[in-house]
This record gives sequence, C-alpha cells and structure tokens, in this order.
Amino acid sequence: MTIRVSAFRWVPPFAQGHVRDLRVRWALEEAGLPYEATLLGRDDQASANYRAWQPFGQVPAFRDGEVEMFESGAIVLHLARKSGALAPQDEAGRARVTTWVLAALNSVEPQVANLASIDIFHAGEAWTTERRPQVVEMLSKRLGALGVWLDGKDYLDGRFTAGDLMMATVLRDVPDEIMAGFPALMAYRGRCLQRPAFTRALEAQMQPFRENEPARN
Ligand SMILES: N[C@@H](CCC(=O)N[C@@H](CS)C(=O)NCC(=O)O)C(=O)O
Repeated sequence: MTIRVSAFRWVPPFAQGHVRDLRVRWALEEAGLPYEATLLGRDDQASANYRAWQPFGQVPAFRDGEVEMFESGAIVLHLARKSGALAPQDEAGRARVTTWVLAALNSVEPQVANLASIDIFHAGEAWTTERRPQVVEMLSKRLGALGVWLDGKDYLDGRFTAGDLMMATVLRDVPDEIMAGFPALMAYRGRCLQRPAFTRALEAQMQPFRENEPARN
C-alpha cells in the first residue's frame, strides 16, 4: 500500500514551511520511501472520518498498510526503526535516537513554542512585555546546553539520525536573532537543513500551498 501522510491543503504564510508533516516528509525522503499526501481542508479536520485517524484533527497522520498512527515524533521513530538512513539498527543506537527525538520534542520544543506563542499568537499584548525576557532566558539556557553537547560534533550522536532531523525542525523555529548567540548551533542547524532530503520535503509541503492560494478580492 502507498504510504499516506496527512497535510494541509493551505495554511497562512507565517505557517507555510513549518507545518509538522514536514518532519515525516523529511524522514521519508531520507529513507527513500515514496509517499502521497492526503491534503485536508478545515472541514476535513473536523470530520469523524479524519478524527478516527487523528483524534485532535491535526496533521500529520500516517498510514502504510501495516500501521496507522499520528504524532510526528512517533511516526519518525517508526520510520527510524525501519531505515538505517535514520538510525543505527542496533539496540543501543536506536535507544540513543529515541532519546534525542524525545529531547527535541520534550526538552527544547516547549521553550521554542513558548516564545512563538508570544511573538506570533499574542504579539502586542501587554502581558508579553513582562513575560518575554523570562521565556527568552529559559530558551537560551536550553540552547546553551545543547551547544555545549554539540561542541566539536557535526551531529548529536556521531552521524545524522532521526534525532538530528527532529532537533533541526525544532531549532528552525528559533528566531535568527536568538540563534545568532549560539554560532555552533546555527552551523549545526544549517548542516541539517542543507540536506537534499530536507529541500525535497520542504518543496513538497509548499507546492499545494501555491496551488491552493485563496483568491483575493
Ligand atoms: N504533537 C503533534 C502536534 C501536531 C500539530 O500541532 N499540528 C498542527 C500543525 S503544525 C495542526 O494540525 N494544527 C491545526 C490544529 O491544531 O487545528 C505532532 O507533533 O504531530
């Protein structure tokens, strides 16, 4: 059966290129596995049919004839178990990849999301003036620790793995002016995002947005 990944037909420009199906598309490209996107509109998100696949109505969801799943981290880990391009296939190597995927999602992404919430979703609201410096401090603490870990390394654990894929997608949402304080992390992020598989995944997410741009009046 063709691998299917759910994605949005269109999202507003600020979200284009940042929707989380990108992680799954990237993993599939690294693994050399062909797939098709199931494109959703607002109505599809709320449908009982889609909720049976993704209970929260979000993207991505994934099916390959053998498994049906949601949560980008879980899907990427599933693919990493199948492909040596995403993880070493020995138990110890796989365990480290799982660790780094969860570190990206649980230890770094929440700090990045807190800042995005202030800068994008609550921009200009009075409370953010007091809160933002604390959020930047927390995020900088995590980035600093990650920078120490990566010192002298090209990747988190010797070679590119699903852990780097996930970490790079998280770091991608850190504003450049903050990343500039962490040159080694900036270089690491660039190294991951320069991979041809990432370019193909990004282009595949962007194409339907161009084709389904809402008409302006
Ligand atoms: N933890 C989920 C989060 C998925 C998620 O937040 N998806 C967003 C797009 S990046 C979404 O579908 N938002 C629409 C909504 O929540 O209605 C994952 O990693 O798959």
